[in-house]
Amino acid sequence: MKKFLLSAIFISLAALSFIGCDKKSDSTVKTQGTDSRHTIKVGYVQVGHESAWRNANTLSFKSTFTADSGYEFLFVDADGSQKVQFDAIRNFIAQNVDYIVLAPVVETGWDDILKEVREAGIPVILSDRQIKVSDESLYLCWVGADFLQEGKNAVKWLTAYLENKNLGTEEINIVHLQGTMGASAQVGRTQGLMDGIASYPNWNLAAQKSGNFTTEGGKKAMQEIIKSVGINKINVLYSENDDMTLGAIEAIKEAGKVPGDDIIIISFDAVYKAFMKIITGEINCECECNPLHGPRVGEIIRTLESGKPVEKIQYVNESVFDHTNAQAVMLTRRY
Ligand code: GYE
Repeated sequence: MKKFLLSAIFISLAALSFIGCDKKSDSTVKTQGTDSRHTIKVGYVQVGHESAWRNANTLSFKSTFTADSGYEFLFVDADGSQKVQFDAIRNFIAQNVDYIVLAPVVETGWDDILKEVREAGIPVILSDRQIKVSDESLYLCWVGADFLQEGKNAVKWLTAYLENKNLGTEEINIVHLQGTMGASAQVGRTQGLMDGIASYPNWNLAAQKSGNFTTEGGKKAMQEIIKSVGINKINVLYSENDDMTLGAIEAIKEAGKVPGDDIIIISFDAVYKAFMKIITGEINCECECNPLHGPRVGEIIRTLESGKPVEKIQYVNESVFDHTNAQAVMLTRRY
């Protein structure tokens, strides 16, 4: 039955900009909540536990897909390995889950494994990062952030900030800490910066290094950059997540400079610790990335279970924070 349903999904995808599946035709209708007649088995393959963002994302899923809400939740932390993600997916197939939710480590390399999932007739919901596949119908839908837009938000903020300080035409040396290479969060945020550098002739890319989205990686990469570029030459740090930024801030302080003052610091995610740094002036700008995808994926599954269509691509709205607006939001930030 599942296979039949999945073919129906793929056919409707060709004709519509949204997709759905009519599980009502299945004799075992499943609904979420206390009146559920059937437990829904969901397998979630997570990227890892590299950052505060990631841990908040894991918690968001674990608190959404509870037994009380009618779910059996299978969770795998892939510790940054795509190979482990493949193994987890095969295991979910063997366990005959109803849905596979995938937060892919990197964008590429998913065609073959997703064909295996299609063979098994299991719908795939992508969450957080995106993938590049030859056939978009290999996954049902995706929910997450627009990483290129986040990068554009950062560039827009920096442009206004420099103009405000009468530095709009000065030479600006930017140091760029990248996340895990090939992850769509890295690809989009990097593209945003590259577009900015291309459009401002006075902006220079002084150095670029991956810190793999971790505090340790960010500190090490920043120390190496300081050594090769020289701390006095650095005007801006553009760091693709908060964990790396916290590490880089330590490196900047150890080199005798004041983060947020001697060096303008732009970071991504906007977790609680980063809000604290805005308040103390050590981070100038936070481009928000929202990790609370559990309820969003729950909603998608509920919709599918009721036989209704879901949108193929769902972007989450996000903000930009600096000293002008951080205080109020920080009080409600739980991650
Ligand atoms: O920014 C970073 C993390 O994919 C959006 O992954 C996510 C990124 C997030 O580890 O902190």
